[in-house]
Amino acid sequence: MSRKVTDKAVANRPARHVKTIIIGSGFAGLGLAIRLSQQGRNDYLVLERGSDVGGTWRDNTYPGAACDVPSHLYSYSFALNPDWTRSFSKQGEIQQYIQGVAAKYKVRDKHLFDCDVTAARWNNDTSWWEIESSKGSFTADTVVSAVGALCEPALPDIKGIGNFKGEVFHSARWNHDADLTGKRVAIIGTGASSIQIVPSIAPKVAHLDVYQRTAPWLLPRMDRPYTLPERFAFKRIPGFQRLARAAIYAVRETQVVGLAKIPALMQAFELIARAKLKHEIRDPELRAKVTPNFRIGCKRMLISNEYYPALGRDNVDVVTDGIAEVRENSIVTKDGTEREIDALIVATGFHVTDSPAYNTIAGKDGRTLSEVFDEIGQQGYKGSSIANFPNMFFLLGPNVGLGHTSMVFMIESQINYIADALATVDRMGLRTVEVRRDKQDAYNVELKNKLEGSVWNTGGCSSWYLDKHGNNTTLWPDFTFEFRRLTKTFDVAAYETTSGNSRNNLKVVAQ
Ligand code: N01
Repeated sequence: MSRKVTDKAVANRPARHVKTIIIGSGFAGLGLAIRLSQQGRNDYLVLERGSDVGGTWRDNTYPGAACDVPSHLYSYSFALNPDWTRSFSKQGEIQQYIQGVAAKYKVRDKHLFDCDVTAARWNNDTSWWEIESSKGSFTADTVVSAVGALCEPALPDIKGIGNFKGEVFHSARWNHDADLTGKRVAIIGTGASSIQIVPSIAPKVAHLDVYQRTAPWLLPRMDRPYTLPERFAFKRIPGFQRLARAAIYAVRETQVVGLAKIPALMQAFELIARAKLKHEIRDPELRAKVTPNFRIGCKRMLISNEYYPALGRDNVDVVTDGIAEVRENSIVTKDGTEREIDALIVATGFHVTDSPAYNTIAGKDGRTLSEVFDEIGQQGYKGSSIANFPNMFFLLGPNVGLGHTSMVFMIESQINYIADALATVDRMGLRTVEVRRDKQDAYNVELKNKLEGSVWNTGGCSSWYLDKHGNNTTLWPDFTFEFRRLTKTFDVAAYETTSGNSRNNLKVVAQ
C-alpha cells in the first residue's frame, strides 16, 4: 500500500460495501480467497495493487531469482504440483504455478487488480472499515491484510545516491530495459537476493563491484532437475509426492532445534559452511573478507553453489570499506577510493518492521499501526490479529516468519484460523471481534521468552528480524507444527466481542 493520491473522479464514487476485503494477492491473500470461495463465502473482494496475482514472486524478477525452499514443500497443500521441473524452482515457474492455482480455483474475478489501497480506517459508529483506494472507496465488515513483509523495497540512505546519472534500481524492481552487458556495475548488499544476482550477471558485465557490509553464511544448494522417472512417479504413484513433501518438511523442521532452542548445535552447519568457503575460495585475502563474524543462522542462511566462484572471477571485486558517498558516475568508499560505474543495483532488502503500509491503517482509537508499533513494538496475537484493530486480521503478521522452511505452511495455518474466525463471527452473530490486550501481552511474553535463547537474538548479528526496539518481532520461535496446532481453530474467548450484526440485511455487492 502507498499514500498515492487517488484520482478525483474515482474518489467521488460512492463507497461499495463488501463483507470481507483482502488486501494483497500473494500466496497468502490468494490462499484465503480460495478458502472463502470453497466455503461459499463469496461476498469478498481482493484488492491487489499489482496487475496480477503472485506478490513477491510477481515482483522479484531479477536474474537468478529462485526459491531456497524445495518446490514440493513451497506450494499449497491443496494444490500440489507434480510438474515441478527441479528441486528448487525458479521465479518464473513459481509465478506460473500461482497463476495456475488462481485460474484453477476460479478466484481471479474476485480480484480488483491495479488497486492501490491508500487508507483503511475503522469507524466506531458503523463498526465498519472504510477503505480508500486508487479504484474508489469501500466499506467492509472485516479486512484481512495480506500484504506480506517483503514487499516494500528499502532504499539505502547514502549521501549523493540521488545524483547518480546511470541506471539505478532495486533488486525487487529490476529494470529489464537496462542492458548491463559490458557495463561497469556495482551492487550494494549481500543478502539472499544479491547472492543470486551476482553470479547471474557477473559473466556478462565488464566489471562488478560487490559492496558488502556484512558477510553472509552460505550452505550448499542441493538443486537439480527432476528426472523423468521422478516426475512420472510424482504424477502417477499415489501418495509419492505427499511422502516426498513430508520428508522435506521433517528434515527442515529439525533445524528449529538449533535455530530456536539450542544455538550451539548450529556449529554443525558452521562446519559445513566453513568447508565450503575454503573449498570454493582459494584466495586467502578474499576468503578472509567474506568470512562471517557471527553465529550461522543469526541472519538467514543462504544457499548457493555459484556465489563464491563468481566472487573469485577476475572482473569481480568485493568491497568492504563502507560507502561514503555516491557521485554522478562513481562510488566513493570511506578510505577515499573512487570506483567508476555505469549502473547501480540496490539489493538492500525491504521495510519489514517499518512498512510504510503501517501508516495507512488506523484502528479503534484513531492511531495508525505505525503509532501503535512505535509504542509497543510490532506485536500481535498468533500473527493474525492486533489489539485496537477490531475486525481486522493479518496474514503474515508479527512473528510468523521463518528462515528454514516454507512460509506457505505458516500461511495455511493462518488461513485455517482466519477462515474459522469469519465463520465464528457469522455463527455467533457477532458485530465485532478484537483481540484482548491482556491475551496479546501474555502471548508476546511467551514469544519473547522463547526468542531470548534463539540464535537470532544471541548469534551476534544485526538483522531485519529485529525491530528498532531490538525485539525479534518477525520470526516464529518454535516448530511450525506447534503454530499449526495453535491456529487450528479460532479461540473467540481471547477476543472482546460485541454482538448484533445489524448489517445482515445489507445488500452485499462484491464482484
Ligand atoms: O535483503 P536482505 P534481500 N549500505 O535484507 C545490505 C527473502 N528472499 O532482498 O547484512 C550497505 O537480506 C545488508 O547488509 P547487512 C529472504 O527471506 C528469499 O537479499 O544489513 N549495505 C544486506 O547484505 C530474505 O531474507 C529468496 O549489513 C546495506 C543486504 O543489503 C529476504 O527476502 C531470495 C545497506 C540486504 O539483505 C530479503 O533478502 C531473495 C546500506 N545502507 C530474498 N542497507 C529466496 O528464496 C542494507 N544493506 C532464495
